[in-house]
Formats: sequence, C-alpha cells, structure tokens
Amino acid sequence: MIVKHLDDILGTAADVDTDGWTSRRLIYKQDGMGYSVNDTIIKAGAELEMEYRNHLETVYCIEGEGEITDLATGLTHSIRPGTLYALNDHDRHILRANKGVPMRMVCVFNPPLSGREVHDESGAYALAD
Ligand code: 9YT
Repeated sequence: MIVKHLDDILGTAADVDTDGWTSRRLIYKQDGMGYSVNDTIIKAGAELEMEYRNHLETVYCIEGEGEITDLATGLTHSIRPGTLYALNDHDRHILRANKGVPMRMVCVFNPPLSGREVHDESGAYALAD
C-alpha cells in the first residue's frame, strides 16, 4: 500500500512549478499504478494552451473558477468546483483560471507521468520512456 500526504511532496522534485501552474505529483510512474495523480494549481489569470498528444488526462476541479475552450469545436465550458473534463481525444484546448482566483485541480494521466514533465512547445508532455 502506498500512503502519502501532500506535505511529503511539497518542495521535492515532484513539486513542479511553472509560469502558469504548479503541479504536485502524488502518484507517478515509479509507483507502478499505471496512471499518475497530480494536485495542480492553475495560477490566477493563467491561460494555457495544451494538447496531450501522448496522454489521456482527466481533470476534476476542487477549488476556484475558470473555463476551458475545446479548440476543435470552439466551445467554451465554465469550470467551478465539481466540474470534470476528460481529454479523451487528446483534445487541443485552452484552460483559463479567472483573474484573482487560482484553480485547484486533481489531474489523472494515462500513461503515468514520470513526475518531472513540463509542457513542450506544442503543449504536450513527452512519454516517460
Ligand atoms: C489541468 C492541466 O492540464 N494543468 C497543467 C498541468 C498538468 N495538469 C499537470 O502536470 O498536472
């Protein structure tokens, strides 16, 4: 059994900070679960264009407010605590956190992240292997 607390992750190599987001990688490839789980903060006012060509991702908002635009359809969906989106088609998208309010998201990736990924220029993560 694996038991961790967010406090075990903060300040370690699995606590990854970028301009737009901070991702605390709670479960990652090395844990052998076949998926990874992150507690991610999208910084207030951040606008992130992403396309996880190598991964499927499900995201569940637990704090804050923002929106997501599906760039294939042009549709924008508002996000608030309780909203889940699943990028089941490697969907290219823009994620926005409202100004003044960070969003906190639980993110599950399949295949799992190695723990250190940041986005490449296309908005994707490389595969861990
Ligand atoms: C929600 C989202 O895609 N945020 C970017 C960071 C990523 N989810 C991660 O590595 O946790």
